[in-house]
Amino acid sequence: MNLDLLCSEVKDIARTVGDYLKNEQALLKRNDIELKGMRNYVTYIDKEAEQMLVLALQQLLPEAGFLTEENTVDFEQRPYTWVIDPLDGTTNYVHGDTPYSVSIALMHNEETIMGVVYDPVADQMFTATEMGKAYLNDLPLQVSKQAKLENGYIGFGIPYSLNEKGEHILQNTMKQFKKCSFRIKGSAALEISYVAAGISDAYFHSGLSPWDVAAGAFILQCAGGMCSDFSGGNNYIFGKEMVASNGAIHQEIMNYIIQGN
Ligand code: 2AM
Ligand code: CA
Repeated sequence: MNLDLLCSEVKDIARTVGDYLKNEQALLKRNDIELKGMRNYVTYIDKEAEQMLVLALQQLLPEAGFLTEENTVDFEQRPYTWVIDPLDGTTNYVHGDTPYSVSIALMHNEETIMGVVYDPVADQMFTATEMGKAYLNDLPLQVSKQAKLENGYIGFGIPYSLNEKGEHILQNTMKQFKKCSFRIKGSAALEISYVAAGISDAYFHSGLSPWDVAAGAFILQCAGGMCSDFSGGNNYIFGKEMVASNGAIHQEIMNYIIQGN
């Protein structure tokens, strides 16, 4: 399998679906969404976008199965699996805001082998096919060198249902407010990609699903960054907890924010 060739075709698909989302968002702003109800409208767009992705990716690699947010296709255990989120950043999207993205990962058994995350508004295409081969559009990605929390530029997200552990992490985060700059941007796939690009130094979030993180995590690792779950282990794709970082700042995030008292 020529992954670079496959990736360039996946980029075209991500661009087509991203442009669809962008056009629909412009209509969404003009329409009276109350007519249909916001939820229904977004569900409709999510599903349309997902079906576009599934059809195109099926043609590209007929033997692969799918793990998707909208469940428009049933999951089947196969050697190759596309793990896709047609619209990551839904809350931003329905408010006419940005960023939002299309997120596509290809897994071979347990391993991710390709990641593509596309922001159609900023026209930013993050991709990776192997270690050292991670790009933003055509520029190679490199993580930041920030080694301390102090002066760090750090993204995070708050789960829709916050448990005790989540509240604790939020309190720890607040204790660091004077030391570093925190941002909540609302698209996990992009926020992890920003760490890969050296835009931010780290990102953490719980309550996430595989399609939110699989592509971004692979892009980050190929750019030389690091991912872990909240215990420091490797269960960050299916385990619903993720710390993504440039590597250098990882331990401080774990010590002071994720596991700190
Ligand atoms: P979505 O837009 O597809 O729902 C926002 O915090 C980011 O986290 C988005 O990427 C959002 O994806 C994702 N997310 C997924 N599950 C979440 C949850 N339970 N709580 C908060 N954010 C969640
Ligand atoms: Ca998502």
